[in-house]
Amino acid sequence: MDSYQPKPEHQFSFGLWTLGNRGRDPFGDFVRAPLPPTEMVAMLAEVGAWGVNLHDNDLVPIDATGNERDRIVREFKQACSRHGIVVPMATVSLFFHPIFRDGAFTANDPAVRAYAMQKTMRAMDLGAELGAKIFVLWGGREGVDTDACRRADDAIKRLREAVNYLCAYNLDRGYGYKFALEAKPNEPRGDIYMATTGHYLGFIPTLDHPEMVGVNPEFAHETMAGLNFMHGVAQAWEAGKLFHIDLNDQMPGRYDQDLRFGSVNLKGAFWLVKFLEDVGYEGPRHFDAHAYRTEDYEGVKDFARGCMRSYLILKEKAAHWNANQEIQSILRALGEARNGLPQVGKYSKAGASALLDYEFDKDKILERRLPYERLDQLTVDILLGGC
Ligand code: GLT
Ligand code: MN
Ligand code: MN
Repeated sequence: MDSYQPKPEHQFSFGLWTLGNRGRDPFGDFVRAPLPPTEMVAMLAEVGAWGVNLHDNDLVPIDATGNERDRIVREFKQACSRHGIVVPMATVSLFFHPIFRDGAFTANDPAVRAYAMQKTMRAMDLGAELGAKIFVLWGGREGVDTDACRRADDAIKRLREAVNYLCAYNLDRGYGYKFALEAKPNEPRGDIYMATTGHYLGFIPTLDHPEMVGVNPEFAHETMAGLNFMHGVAQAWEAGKLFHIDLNDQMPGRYDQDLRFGSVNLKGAFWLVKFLEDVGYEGPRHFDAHAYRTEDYEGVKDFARGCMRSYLILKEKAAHWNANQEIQSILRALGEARNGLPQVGKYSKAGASALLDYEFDKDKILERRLPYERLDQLTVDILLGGC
C-alpha cells in the first residue's frame, strides 16, 4: 500500500473550478472540453480526494430557472453521495459576469451592490443545501483600475456593511456558516482592496460578528505580494482565524499561476505543511490550483494526485524534522535559560526597576552560537532525502 495514498481523514478538497479549469487564458482559448460537475465528482473520488468546493455558477448557470437549478442540485448531491465526496465549502462568483466590472460589494452602483448581495444569499442557500459549513468570500474585482473612481475608505465601509448583512442572514437562516475572507493583491484588477491576509485580520475585528468571520489565505496570493505565506497563516492561526486554506504554488514576479502544490517553492511548502501539522490545523486542505494548459484530463488527474502526494510527502518530512536529534538539540540550546537574568514577562514596578538597573554583558551574550546554517542544511538534507 502506497503510504502517500490520500485518505478521507486528510481532508483534501478541490474546487469544481480547479479540476474543471479548461485552460483558457487572456491570450488563448479553451484547450479542454467542458466536464460536467457530476463527472468531476467521480474524478475526485478516483484520485482519492475527500471534498469538492464550488461557486454557485460552477454548478448552477447564472440564469437557470428554479426547476433547472433543483434538478442540477439533486443530480449533484446524488453524485456526491454515490462517490462518497462531501462539500465542505461553498462560495459565490462575484467576478465573472460583466455586471461585476466595477466590483460587487464595493461597486459604485447601488444596483450592483444589491444584486451581489442577493446572489451571495442564494449561493449561501445552495451551499447549505449541499452541507457546506464554510463560506469563502474572495473579492475578485473589489478594487480599482484607477483610484479616481471612489475613496478607498468608502469601499471598506461598503465591504463591512455587506459582510455584516451576510452574517445576519447566516444567523437568521441558522446555517451555521463560518465565513473565510480571501485576500489577493492584484489580478484581475490592478489593485485589489484587502490585498493580504493581514489586511483582513485587521478588518475582521471591526465587524458586528467577528467570531463568525476568519480568513482563507492562499499560497499564490501572498507569494504574489512578495510575502512569506507561512507567516501569514501563522498569524491567522494564532488569532483563531484560520477557517480555510487555499494550497497551490506560484513563481514570484509571474502572473497568477495557481500551480500544483509543491511544484515551485518546495521549501516554502514544507514550512507550511510543517506548521499546519505541528499546530494541529483541523480544517480542509483545499487545493486551489489547476493543471498546466498543455494537459488533457489524464493530466488533470496527475495534477490532482500530485497536489495530495506532495502534501503527504512533506508531512512525513516534517515528522522526520521533528524527530531529528541534532535539530532538536540545536533548537533547545538556542533559548536556554541564563543564570541571574531579571525576569521580563508580565509588567510590575519592581520588575521594571530591576530590569533598568541590570548590567548586561553583551559580549557574553554574543558568545552563544546561532548555528542557523547547520539548521537550514539539516532541513535541506531532509527535503532532499540526504538523512
Ligand atoms: C478564483 C480565485 C481563487 C478563489 C476562488 C474562490 S475563485 O479561482 O483565483 O483564488 O479562491 O472564489
Ligand atoms: Mn483561492
Ligand atoms: Mn489564485
